[in-house]
Amino acid sequence: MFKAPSDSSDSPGIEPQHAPRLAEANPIMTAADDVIVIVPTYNEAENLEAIAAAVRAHGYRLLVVDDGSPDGTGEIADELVSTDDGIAVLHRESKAGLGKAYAAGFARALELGGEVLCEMDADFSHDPADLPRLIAAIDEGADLAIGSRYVPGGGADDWPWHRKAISSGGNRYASLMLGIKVKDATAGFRAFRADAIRRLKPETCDASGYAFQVEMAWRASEAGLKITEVPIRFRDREAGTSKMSSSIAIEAMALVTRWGWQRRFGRSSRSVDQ
Ligand SMILES: Nc1nc2c(ncn2[C@@H]2O[C@H](COP(=O)(O)OP(=O)(O)OP(=O)(O)O)[C@@H](O)[C@H]2O)c(=O)[nH]1
Ligand SMILES: [Mg+2]
Repeated sequence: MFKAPSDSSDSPGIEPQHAPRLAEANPIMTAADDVIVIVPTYNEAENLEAIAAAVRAHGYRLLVVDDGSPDGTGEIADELVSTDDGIAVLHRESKAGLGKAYAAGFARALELGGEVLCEMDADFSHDPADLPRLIAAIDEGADLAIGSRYVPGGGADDWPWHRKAISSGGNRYASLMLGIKVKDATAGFRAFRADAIRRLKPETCDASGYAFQVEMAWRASEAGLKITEVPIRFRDREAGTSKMSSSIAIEAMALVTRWGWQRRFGRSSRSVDQ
């Protein structure tokens, strides 16, 4: 299990009016140990060991959130935890959706003292080698860094045309309905400053599935947080099977439509401070 978070209350006091603006003059690098990468898993037995090794190679901590995978992913996670202090696992009883898994994962990662909390899939669609670039964007002042397929340099090269169409159509619809300026609001490769997570309260999100990503991007943009999109090349999974289903896509469409109508004709938006 993880070490207890260190107490930062003994940090030296700096007179704000005389001190240089350290964040601008000399960006503070997040220590690797202060980063927790949250990886939700459902039937990822073929991928978990390799993804854990890739995260730990950077020195980042790993939190696996497993929803009672029948293929033994949870047991593999337990083995990893027993040999590495930098790995933790949160076992949940049954498959409750990516959004609920992340909400629970963020709550645990905050308890564990993470300063930068990342989201990453277990299937290598998100390249762990890109994690330092997301964290660098946080160090440079972003509250939320999104690994984006839709900024110059990003892409999803090996996706078939229909996956590309669903993804870009979903992003356009979210931007039209919600006014989100983010180019890749459905992306699931992200880094958040811990304070941003405390403010956005993921545990109060409506979405259980992938719409969670849109809801969090929307909340972040409504809250005026600084969002930086970092280009990434998304790759198709090589091992294991996709959990994407028509019911997940329908939930996303229905929720974005409902939020859009509420935004235009009802409550202006769901305040994150409620
Ligand atoms: N804990 C948990 N993890 C989930 C759930 N659904 C999906 N995941 C995980 O979330 C990540 C993304 O799911 P994928 O099946 O890869 O979905 P996707 O990336 O949109 O689809 P593909 O491109 O087809 O792989 C993977 O690590 C999954 O194991 C869930 O209900 N609970
Ligand atoms: Mg995937």
